[in-house]
Amino acid sequence: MCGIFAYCTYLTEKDRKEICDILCTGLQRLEYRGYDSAGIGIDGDTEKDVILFKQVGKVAALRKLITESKVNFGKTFINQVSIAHTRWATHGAPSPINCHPLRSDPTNEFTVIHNGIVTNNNELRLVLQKKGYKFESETDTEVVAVLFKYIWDSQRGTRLDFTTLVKIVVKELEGSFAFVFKSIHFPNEVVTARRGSPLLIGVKTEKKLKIDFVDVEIAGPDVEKGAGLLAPGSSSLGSNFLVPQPAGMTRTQSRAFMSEEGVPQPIEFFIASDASAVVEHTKRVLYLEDDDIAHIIEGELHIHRLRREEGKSSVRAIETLELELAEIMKGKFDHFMQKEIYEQPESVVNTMRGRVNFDTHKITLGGLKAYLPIIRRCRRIVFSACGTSYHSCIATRAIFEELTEIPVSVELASDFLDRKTPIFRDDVCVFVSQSGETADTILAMRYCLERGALCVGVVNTVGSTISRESHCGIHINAGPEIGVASTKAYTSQYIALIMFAIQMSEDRISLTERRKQIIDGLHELPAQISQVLHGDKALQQLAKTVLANSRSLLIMGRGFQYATCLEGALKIKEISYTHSEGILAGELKHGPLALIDGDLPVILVMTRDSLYPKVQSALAQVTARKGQPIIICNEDDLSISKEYRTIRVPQTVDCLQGILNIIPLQLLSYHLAILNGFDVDFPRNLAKSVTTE
Ligand code: G6Q
Ligand code: GLU
Repeated sequence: MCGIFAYCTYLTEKDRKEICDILCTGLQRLEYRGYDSAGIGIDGDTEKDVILFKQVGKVAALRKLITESKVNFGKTFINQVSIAHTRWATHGAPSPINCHPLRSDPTNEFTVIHNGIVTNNNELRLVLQKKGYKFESETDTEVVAVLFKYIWDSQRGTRLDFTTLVKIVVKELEGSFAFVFKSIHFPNEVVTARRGSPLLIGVKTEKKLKIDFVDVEIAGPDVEKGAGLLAPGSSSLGSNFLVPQPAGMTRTQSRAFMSEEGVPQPIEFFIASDASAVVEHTKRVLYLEDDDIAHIIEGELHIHRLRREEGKSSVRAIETLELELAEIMKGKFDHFMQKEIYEQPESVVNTMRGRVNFDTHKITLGGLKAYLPIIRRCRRIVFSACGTSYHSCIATRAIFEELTEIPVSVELASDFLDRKTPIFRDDVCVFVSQSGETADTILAMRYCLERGALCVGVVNTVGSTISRESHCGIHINAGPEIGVASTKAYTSQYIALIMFAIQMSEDRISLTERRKQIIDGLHELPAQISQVLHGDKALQQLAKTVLANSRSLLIMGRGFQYATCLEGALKIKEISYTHSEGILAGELKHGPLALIDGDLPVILVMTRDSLYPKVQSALAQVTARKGQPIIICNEDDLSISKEYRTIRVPQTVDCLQGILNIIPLQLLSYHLAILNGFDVDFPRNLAKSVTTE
């Protein structure tokens, strides 16, 4: 959930002001992930000193705290390590003391920033407290910092190196994490570790990099044993503690890839939760994998593994990012969400680019190609996702069933796991996630991988955990989505899934006409989305005059439009904090009808398709109870009485209509939030990337 950013320089002169600026800007780039407080740790005036700044609230407040401090901003550093963090509290309320970096002791011997949860923190805390170690925060993370100190203090004559120390500590931890560690005992060195939370390293050099990978160094057997802190039968920390011998490492050329043979060259490293914080400095990045430990020392990057594993890749590639900083800035819009709603005519084109041939009516999804024969033979398709991504699965389930004639189920990832759903080798499991880092979805995927099912990822974030760990998949290519409320990712996921369904059915001659109709519909979509966006002013007016003071709102529809109702209601509740429910109009008489009166606003999705007469009957049931519906209908639908308020949208093919219908609801939710004075891009209590269960 939170953001990690660290900055490490080697033979590169920077003053403290510049370093603080780089850290705060890095954190600001990660703000969209959601957070409640922020902090940094920088080198002090001597090698044995670390300065911490921590603040609750926005990064801007942290920046102010730093600027107003009395530290010497003019002090320069040739080599330095600094760490920065935006926190999303899981253990202990947001407060300066609970803010990261967390430290091992008042002299800041070891400082840590952490994304995720250490689930065995209570047990570790108790053991360490018994050993006399003191804690100042309520966080799970502090346990990790104190554990460092304990292991450091327990050394008997052997001075452990930083990586070995990290390996021993990490071995004791359960849960999910991305860490960056800094220590006064290892000036100018930094170590990171990840398990379950994303982390990447950007590399910046004056000269072009010669090598585009870093080789992985494998742990020696002694480290495998860890400290045995909580091992069964461990009587005391001290007696169980094993001092490991540093493993015999063979240096290969790849880690020194940044320097000319024997000639050290200036280099900067940026460690971050995602590329948005790094891209303005460098486009050369390396994604760490679970259980990787990266150690930066004297301009070199060493990657270690926690344990020996057969068949694991022994190199990490240095990739070149395609992301432009401009892509992640707001441009002419007031909010990221607004910008992203308006980007949809373009983002849907990017999703289809190079994949849809509108002349031959053919779809080619490169990421699925090799697996198509297996996918077509499957016994059933199981979708798993959360929130908006779940809605895009609901939106496309019917067309999957129609085109493939394979049973399809759609699961909320958390519930799927809770139920321990039976999964078989001949199932195809599809995981849809904008971020590719949603913990529940990742866990559902790993559950299916373990059971031998073919796992397909549908993600927006290249290099994310889901895109790496699934067998094959589709990148939706919607571009970075920064607003916490998902908008353009929804329409792009929708289209990606439609393309998937079409591609699966391409060997069915009887469906040729249907596929052609949908592909022609896809061709028209960008222009039709622009047309819907032209209605923005009227929607703003509607929000202001009719909906602004409502405490609750019902959105109803049937068939393909059920997902539109769910997604519209989610948008409204998450950013305008108004209770809102999306319901199947067919369910009206089984309960929700009791809510209808002259006051409760009802939005009825009534665009033309085969279920139109049934939705008309829902309209009659609502108006008979004095309900005042707002009707989303097609622009040329003259059958709707003039007495009703309407939102007019162009007509498209039934299975694509939801893409056009959701846009007015996205805009309405946006205007409602603005009218109520809420922070549209960072709604309270929500985070963009939910990396905890
Ligand atoms: C909606 C939110 C949210 C999101 C889920 C799943 O506006 O962004 O519902 O869709 O948290 O996230 P991923 O799509 O990244 O897995
Ligand atoms: N669990 C840690 C805490 O509560 C880190 C949470 C985060 O990912 O920001 O401090």
